Amino acid sequence: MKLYFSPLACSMATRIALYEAGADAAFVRVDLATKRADDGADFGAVTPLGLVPALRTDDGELLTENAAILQYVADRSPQARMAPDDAAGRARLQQWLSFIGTELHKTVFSPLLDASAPDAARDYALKKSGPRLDVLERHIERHEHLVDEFGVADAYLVTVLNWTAVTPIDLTKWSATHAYAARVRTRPSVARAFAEESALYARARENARPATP
Ligand SMILES: N[C@@H](CCC(=O)N[C@@H](CS)C(=O)NCC(=O)O)C(=O)O
Repeated sequence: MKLYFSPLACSMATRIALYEAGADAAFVRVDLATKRADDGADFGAVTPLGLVPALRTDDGELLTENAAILQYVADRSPQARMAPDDAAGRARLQQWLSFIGTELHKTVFSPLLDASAPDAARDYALKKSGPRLDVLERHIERHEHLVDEFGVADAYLVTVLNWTAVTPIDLTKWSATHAYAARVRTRPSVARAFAEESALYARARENARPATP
């Protein structure tokens, strides 16, 4: 398998899942600004919107979309128990993956993180953030993980919550969610992914820094 990723982007959820599964995978960094991949590929030709994650499977298929890729990785390694296999459990997982992908990632964080977003879009996203984090908080107050035990939805959520650090959202106002994020980050697969991708992120920023006059 080959994962196209960008440091600390949503693709980190798949890295966490791959580590959790102990799966063999190659990681190919994509420069999201130029759409160039480190393996020389034109990422816009790999996948038309040029969005990470994209996963090339061992059968040569290309998968896109966090929810699909995360469930694929979980289902390939059932021993890691990252996705329930009963109908009700799977529906709960789908519910949280959809919530994270649409209500948090795209509604709240995409406008807040996109430097080209107009101020009105940012204001809109901030207004939407409170009720959505409230929903999450009420669930997390009563559950250690999103679904039964640590799984791919937690990998996606901890990745997305990390972005609050560079937005005006103060996560400490949601104390259970804040504690959840800190707790999940100590899990070895998650800690390893954060350490590796934070280093790559810092190096990329260093290289992009203009020379001091
Ligand atoms: N619907 C996609 C969204 C993926 C997405 O938004 N990826 C971001 C990084 S977190 C990206 O590649 N952004 C680059 C861009 O917008 O050009 C999914 O769920 O996988």
